[in-house]
Amino acid sequence: MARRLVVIGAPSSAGSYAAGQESAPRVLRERGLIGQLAAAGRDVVDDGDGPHQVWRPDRDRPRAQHLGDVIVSVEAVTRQVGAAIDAGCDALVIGGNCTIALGALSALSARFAEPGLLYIDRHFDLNTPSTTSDGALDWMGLAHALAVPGAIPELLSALARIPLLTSERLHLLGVDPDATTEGERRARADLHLVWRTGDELAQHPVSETQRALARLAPGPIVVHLDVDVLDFTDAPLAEDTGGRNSGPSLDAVAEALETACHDPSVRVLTVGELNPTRSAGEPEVLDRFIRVLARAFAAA
Ligand SMILES: [Mn+2]
Repeated sequence: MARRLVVIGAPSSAGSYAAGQESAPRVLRERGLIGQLAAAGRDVVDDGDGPHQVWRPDRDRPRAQHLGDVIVSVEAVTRQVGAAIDAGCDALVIGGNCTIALGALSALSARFAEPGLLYIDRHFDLNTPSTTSDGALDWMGLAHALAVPGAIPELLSALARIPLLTSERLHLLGVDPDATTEGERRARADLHLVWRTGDELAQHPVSETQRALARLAPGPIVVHLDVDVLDFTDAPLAEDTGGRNSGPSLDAVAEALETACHDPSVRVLTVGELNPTRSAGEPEVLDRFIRVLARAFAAA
């Protein structure tokens, strides 16, 4: 029998490029997320939201904007996911930005020897304040999980271990190898990361996911989905609009998520960078996305 599923909101855009992602948990709930998960046969509990944080320019720390708020948000995710795991449940975390993956992985790392992370994202998120001038911490999450040189000590200290993750316990799907900074290309080579491109994920969503799960076995595993991996023309969900006419369709990602979430070693799915204003002209895509989540978590 499927474990109980705890839904957690992380309504923060503090680490983002602009406001918007903080409204994703509210909008998905309003469009029926909890009811559809229940209708798919899961025993669902809504654990509510962590701190509500709306991005604005951080002129005091422009290269690591809203570091303090990001840490508060990550720690809230860590607590809520930890409580769900302690209760024997699985968790679905709706962000927010991609730093939610740090919170989920930190919760598992405090409880298990070698949790793994399946990171489905168009980006490597291996930046530090010295490799990009953007100052958005959501493009720096894996750099902090892996504690690369230049990572911010305060953020590292908020995590269960330093490093939280080794290369052996990380598998990336859907990346665009060109959507990188020089610092990221250096880090991915130094760390010998295992990664597959968006084209590979689009063509073989099930087998690529199965390969990732086998590599990360026995888990437990956090699956992180940045919706920017999607072809924006097919599914305009992401803050980042750079994925027009490239990357997997929502149907392909649905197959990947279904494969992952039906594997008992997967305990947490985190969903980041969903900006509901992107789909204002075609809000039905939000309903398609909710159906994808419900299908992924459907009781077998
Ligand atoms: Mn991304």
